[in-house]
Amino acid sequence: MIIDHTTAQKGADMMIGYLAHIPNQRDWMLQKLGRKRMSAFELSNVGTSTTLRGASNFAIENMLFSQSPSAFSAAIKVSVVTGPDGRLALGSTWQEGAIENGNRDDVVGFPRPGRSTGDVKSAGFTPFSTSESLHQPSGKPTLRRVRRDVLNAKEIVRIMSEDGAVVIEGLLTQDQVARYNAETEPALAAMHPGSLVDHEEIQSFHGRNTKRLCNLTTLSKTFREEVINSDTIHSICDEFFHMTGDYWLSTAQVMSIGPGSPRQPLHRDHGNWYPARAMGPSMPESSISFLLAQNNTTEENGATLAIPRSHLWDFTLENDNLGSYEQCTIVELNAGDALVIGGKIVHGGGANRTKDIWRKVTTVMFCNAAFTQEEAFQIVLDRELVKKLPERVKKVLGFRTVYPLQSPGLNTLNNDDIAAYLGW
Ligand SMILES: O=C(O)CCC(=O)C(=O)O
Repeated sequence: MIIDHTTAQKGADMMIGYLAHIPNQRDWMLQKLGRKRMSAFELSNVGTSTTLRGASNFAIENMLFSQSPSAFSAAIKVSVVTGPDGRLALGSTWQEGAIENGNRDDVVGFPRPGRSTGDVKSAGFTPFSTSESLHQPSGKPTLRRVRRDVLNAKEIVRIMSEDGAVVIEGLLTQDQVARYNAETEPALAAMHPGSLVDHEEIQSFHGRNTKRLCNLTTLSKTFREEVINSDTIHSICDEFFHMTGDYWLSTAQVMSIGPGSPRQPLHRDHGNWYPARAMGPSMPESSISFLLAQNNTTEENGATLAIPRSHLWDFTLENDNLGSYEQCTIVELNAGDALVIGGKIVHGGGANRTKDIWRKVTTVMFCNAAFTQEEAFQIVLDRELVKKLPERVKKVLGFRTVYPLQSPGLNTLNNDDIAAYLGW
């Protein structure tokens, strides 16, 4: 009620506004010292910081907010901010002597769900965050959904920084889906399911009754001219990798999960590149994948499973901290929708419990260009085909020099742009 009443005033009748009417502010303040305060707490919440980047040589991960203690307004100032890592930090400040018996934990009176984020040596400053509850969420948060026609790349990336993923409805039109499916179907039909790698764990990761079809640039005109040349996809990638420089395509594969398939082991996509895992959650995102639904995906036929906000969890090379299937949300999609995931979110393909439906999703994964592409595009692709593609498509396929953060250039010859060697 107090909040409703105060916000309804729209800034009018605020205490601070009356200060101008006090003839001698110094005397007025001095006579307040030592007297009973009007209130015990004052709460200032500056909201969520959407800042994911700064200059090229720093990045903001988490935030603390504090105010100087007050001599005569509320005894305790509580300052709230949520940083780009999604952690809510509470800071409280008070003057020495303003609180009896000095047990600051009791005084602040908030539950202390997480560890302290720092040791700030100002009188009575007690920062803490809800990080523990974010590390292992007990509920089942879902992912947000955005329509392609109202999407804004900044907003998408902001949501991803909070949740680790987002769904874009209608990223591909029905016409694009139909053409793309028709172009890839013959190769998919001719393919045997299962992994070609002789390794138990990799076989279960690839799926024993899953078909994984690559070389989509060669197979599909729609893929090479529209999907990896999509303004929407590039605007999101530009925003997503803004802080770390150029990106390129890591791999693109149809993942067709066959009837009777069990759930895929949960994983993070950045597992390809061990430095990303070794650096833990503070590592900037190294990949973004657009999981494009080629048919409707359902809980029954193997819709992708994902744990929202698991990109904020701690993980190390030794302990991947992948959570459990129970924590997953089931991300059902209509054909043409995309589940967009960063490299740190825990996810996996769902079980296909149908008798005869193949669940078809194409993952289009881009990675920071400091990392090796998963798919050997430069070796496999016919240069005559690539030559005719738009400039940005040539680049993401690996036929241009790339500039990840602070690099003088990778994929070069004699320190020159590889385009000079190719002559196109
Ligand atoms: O099939 C899916 O829904 C997800 C597959 C996946 O994450 C992968 O294979 O990397």
